[in-house]
Amino acid sequence: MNTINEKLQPILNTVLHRNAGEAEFHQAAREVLESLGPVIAKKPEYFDEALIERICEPERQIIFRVPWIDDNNQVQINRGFRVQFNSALGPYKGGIRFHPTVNIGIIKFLGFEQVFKNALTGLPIGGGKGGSDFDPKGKSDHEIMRFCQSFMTELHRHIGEYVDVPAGDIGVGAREVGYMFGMYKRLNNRFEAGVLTGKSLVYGGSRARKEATGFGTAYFVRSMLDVKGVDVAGKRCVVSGSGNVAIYAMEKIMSFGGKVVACSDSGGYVVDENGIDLDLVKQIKEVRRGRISEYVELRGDGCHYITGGSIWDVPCEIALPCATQNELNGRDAKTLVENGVIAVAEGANMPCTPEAVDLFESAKVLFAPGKAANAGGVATSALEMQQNASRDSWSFAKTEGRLEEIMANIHTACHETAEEYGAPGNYVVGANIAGFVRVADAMRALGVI
Ligand code: NDP
Ligand code: 2IT
Repeated sequence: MNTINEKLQPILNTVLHRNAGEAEFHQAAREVLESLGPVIAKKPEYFDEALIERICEPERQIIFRVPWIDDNNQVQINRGFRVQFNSALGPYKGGIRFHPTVNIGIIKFLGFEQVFKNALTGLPIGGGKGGSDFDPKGKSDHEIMRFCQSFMTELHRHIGEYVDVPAGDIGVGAREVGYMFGMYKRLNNRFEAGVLTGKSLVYGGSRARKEATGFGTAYFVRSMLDVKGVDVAGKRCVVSGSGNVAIYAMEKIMSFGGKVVACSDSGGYVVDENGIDLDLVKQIKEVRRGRISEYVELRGDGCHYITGGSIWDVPCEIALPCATQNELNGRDAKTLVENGVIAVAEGANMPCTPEAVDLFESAKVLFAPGKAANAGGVATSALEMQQNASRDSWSFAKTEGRLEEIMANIHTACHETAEEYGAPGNYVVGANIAGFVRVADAMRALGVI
């Protein structure tokens, strides 16, 4: 386990006490505070206890009832959340997650991570996150629409182009953003394009936003390997999940010449030694909204499906966890290291447990934390906001070009910051310190608010 600077321990104790029972938020806060020791040692002006305490306390937490009527005319009740964590750098910005596991602790951990991630992009966006314990699986299109409309009936009074700009996350893609945008527009009687991102291209979305998170993760992996003089081409790669992030991480890794041999969903994983057929995965997931188990029936020979199990048992050189938090534990990390993994990048938010991260660090495996590796999604959301504000629409090439540049800058910032603070090659320390310094500088400039 990493140790925490003794001056920061009381702040962590307060966070644990004030947010009792919120295990994921504790995990995220502990990781950031553990990284800050070298900053307060080297630059004592950053040891401002009250400022660090404020960084760990959301500016606003909203919890609301979401009633809706299902296709059997039954009233259903879910809980909605929006945690507006920090607006020192710009309007709150971050996705909305629909998944039965959502609770306030999960949204708080995601919002906290978002603050530092958004700071790393260098763009003017604060951090927030929202969601609901609504389970979209098996729901009809009408049920999804009614749920989104009810959710927005409450959320609309808390968001706005200059206030808080939600987007997608697990269970929320362009369809759900569209239903939410439609309801927001109706309730406010204004076409405020910049209030949500991840919109469809037909009414104000940005080209390359759908691809951005996964593409960005692959760019980050390429940058880490570049430093070591290693090429992505020819490397075996395993990607967990088969949703938005996983699909486009696979696409970019393949375009770099990497060979993706496995992907998954919450039911199990497929292994295809001929290389995953991405068009088929898109057909199953983006068009049919089906299960990854269908891949084997449709693809035929040369592949197999494992129900449950751990996708990390599949040997690979590059591992990209792109599903959900804590999906890769110490046992998985040990297996990956034994099988010769050289790089791990978190496409998802906090998919590796602290034990797994420690094992990667001690085995000298290149490890990219989510707040750096998956920042391409929110960065391109900020580019969508720029296009909306200027009533413009950029080409795919221009937008992807900006994304590539932003990811390269994030990689450089993490790499150089880690070196500056005596932890060369440690991207966790680099990302946390670089993100923290940007937020802390802005908060100090704004005074105690
Ligand atoms: P999607 O809903 O598109 O896909 C999620 C994928 O992960 C699905 O394959 C899903 O399987 C699987 N999954 C979700 N929950 C679990 C679980 N509890 N156990 C096992 N598998 C699970 O979401 P995204 O691709 O958008 O998000 C994936 C991750 O990336 C999340 O951590 C998200 O926070 C993060 N992220 C997303 C960004 C974005 O722009 N969308 C940006 C940055 C980070 P199943 O369908 O069976 O549930
Ligand atoms: O975790 C994330 O960065 C996202 N789900 C994307 C947030 C956004 O505002 O695009």
